[in-house]
Amino acid sequence: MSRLVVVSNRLPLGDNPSGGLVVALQDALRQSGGLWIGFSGEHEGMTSTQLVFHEGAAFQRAAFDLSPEDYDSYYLGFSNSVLWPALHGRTDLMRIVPEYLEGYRRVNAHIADLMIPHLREDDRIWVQDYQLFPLASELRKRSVTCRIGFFLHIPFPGPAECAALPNPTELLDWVSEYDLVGFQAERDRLNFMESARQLGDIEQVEGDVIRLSGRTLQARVFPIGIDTASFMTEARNAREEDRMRSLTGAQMMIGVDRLDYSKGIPQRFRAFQLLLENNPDLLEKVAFLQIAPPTRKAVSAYRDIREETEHLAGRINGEFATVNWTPIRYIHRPIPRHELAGLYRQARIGLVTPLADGMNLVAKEYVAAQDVSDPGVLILSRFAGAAETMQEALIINPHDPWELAEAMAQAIQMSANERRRRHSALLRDVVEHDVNWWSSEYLAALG
Ligand code: GDG
Repeated sequence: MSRLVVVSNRLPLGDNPSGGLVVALQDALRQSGGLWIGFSGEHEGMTSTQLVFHEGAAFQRAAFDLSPEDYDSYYLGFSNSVLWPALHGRTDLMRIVPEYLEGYRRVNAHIADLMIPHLREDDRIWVQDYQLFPLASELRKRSVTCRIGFFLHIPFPGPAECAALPNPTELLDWVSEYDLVGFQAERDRLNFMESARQLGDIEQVEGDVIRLSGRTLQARVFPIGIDTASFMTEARNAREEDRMRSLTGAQMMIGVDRLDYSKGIPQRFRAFQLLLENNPDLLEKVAFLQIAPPTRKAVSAYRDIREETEHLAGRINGEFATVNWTPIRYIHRPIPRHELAGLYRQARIGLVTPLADGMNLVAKEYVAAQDVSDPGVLILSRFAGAAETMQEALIINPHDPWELAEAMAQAIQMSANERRRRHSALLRDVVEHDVNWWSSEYLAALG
């Protein structure tokens, strides 16, 4: 079996690293004597001139540091102030600065340089996500001929958003250097094909095989899953004392998202406000818990979304709270995974309402965490990749507060029979298509 080399922006460090991607990849890495390469998270000193190997995992790990300048331009700049907003349909939030694109190209070329001394001719390389689009192209320039695959964890946009990038044809050329490009949802594959048709040079050869910028490759959908079995166990074993204790007969709704403008948190709050305005009987009868840990704080759009979220939560609480009840509990800190599992299980409603999202794992975690005899209801945005397979959720348009408030009311009143029927169909999908299924499908296709 040829060796698997995984490259991702962040390397999972620490002893016995966990997390969905690690679970998905560690068997394949272990069996093939594999190697995982990524950024260490250190960005105060110099950019590394060679990879630093770390012990303590079942596979080899090699990290690099970045200088403040490289981190700012490659990571905060082009990755998260140009690509992230554009690929999530927020071209209004892009900050196009020439140094960002230069830094993005420079760091990807440098990662290729760092990799070269450690590569073997028959390796299979699997590159993860939008921070690393140019990596295959840089490796090819350095005469790497082995199979290289790419998986995009976030949406691929249509031609209008692609055209708003400073370099749409370069992006398509970067993609063309892979042998297999994987998307989360059919929607993304179609957007990619249409964008390439309008802005690049593409031909459909047969089935998933395409010719893009003169190279032949496969473009396929591989919807990512979670580590379902272990999450189900975690939720079942959650401790009573970690649960929300002050419910006193109220139904709980939960939202869990990195505080990101793509996740639709303000839209969710406004719909909740509408629910309370239109249903006075629900006052003191519903409690909304929003967990939204901080992310990318150095990017200004993230400071804005924090302010908007906190302002709205404060306003809604000020308007509707009673001495005995706070409508929205908003936590701007990460909470431990086992607590999260128990809270999902306790919640009657899971709110997953992104305006754009590659997949959204919270939707799958919420389903996995439920008690099958008395499950809760998942409310899911049609713009999450998860909506393609999770059709038994209440599928909503997150931009329409009336529709979302109506779905909340419907979920609160839903009979136990209907909840069980919907949940068992959803759970089947989450169990069958877990993260191990995802990685084995992808690696089988990469060959
Ligand atoms: C990208 C794509 C795609 C959140 N808060 C806490 C916490 N979390 C965990 C959740 C979940 C994960 O973070 C978030 O995953 P998502 O899928 O929702 O979103 P992104 O971070 O944007 O991930 C996305 C994903 O890649 C995988 O391909 O699905 O579309 O955007 O696992 O549980 N975990 C803990 N405490 C928190 O406070 N422990």
